[in-house]
Amino acid sequence: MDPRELPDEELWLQMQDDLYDGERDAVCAAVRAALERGHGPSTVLAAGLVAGMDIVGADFRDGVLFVPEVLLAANAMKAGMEILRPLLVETGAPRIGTLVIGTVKGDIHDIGKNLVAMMMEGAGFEVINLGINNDAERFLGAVRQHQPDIIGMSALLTTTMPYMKVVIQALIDEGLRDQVFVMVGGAPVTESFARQVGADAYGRDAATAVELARGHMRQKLAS
Ligand code: B1M
Repeated sequence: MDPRELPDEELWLQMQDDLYDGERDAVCAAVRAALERGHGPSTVLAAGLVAGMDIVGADFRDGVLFVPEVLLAANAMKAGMEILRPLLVETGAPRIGTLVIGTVKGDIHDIGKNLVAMMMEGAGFEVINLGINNDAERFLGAVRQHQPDIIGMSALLTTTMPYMKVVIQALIDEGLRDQVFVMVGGAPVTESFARQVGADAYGRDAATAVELARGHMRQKLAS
């Protein structure tokens, strides 16, 4: 079925189904169809791609889907995100700060982290994206090299989220902690966990992360 012929509600469902099935080309066609009819990139993300990945996550948890299928779904999602990328990134917002962001050691999940990175770029941040599986040395090296205003850590596994504390402790040990605002996020991370590990902020989702980062820059400039 040509996605351009579907009414909105069915288009979102089709996009979610195609993502679930790892049908990369079909996901891209549906994303383009949604944009062509005037939906904004954030709507396409929320109603189509993220909603589809939520279903994948639930079935992965319940043992209906396994790693190979989830990988295909992730690749389809990434392809859809690449179409949205220029729309999210090139807003012409003036440069307001620098962000170093990465997924922590032991963790290879990067979709949410990349989404945060894209939206931060769109909000005017220069973003240094360290990718996945970053140890403390790599975060520290990036802080020394780029002197960012903010360092963002993402974790999707309950077994890797404690590593955020290791990075924060390393920042303290190296006398760098006061120079950077530390933001953490990822599905298992919570506000109270963020406080517990000594982070400055917890981003529930990409939009919240952007708001918190903007708020920090306003405060920093005012002080
Ligand atoms: Co994985 N996985 N996975 N996985 N995977 C989860 C996380 C899991 C919850 C699935 C489940 O069981 N329901 C589960 C973790 C359970 C737990 O820890 N308690 C799990 C598991 C177990 C695993 C493996 C161990 C499976 C295995 O091998 N047996 C393995 C681990 C590999 C490793 O990292 N060492 C594994 C592997 C994989 C794939 C490679 C197949 C693939 C990742 C592909 C990729 O990322 N390139 C994958 C996927 C896709 C998922 C699920 C299904 C989807 C994650 C995702 O991309 N969501 C996930 C299920 C789930 O999360 N419910 C699951 C969409 C994305 C937009 O959301 O990443 O949450 P999210 O990001 C959000 C917010 O969290 C927030 O903003 C984003 C946008 O709004 N956010 C931040 C994220 N980072 C932020 C940083 C911030 C601020 C906000 O500030 C810095």
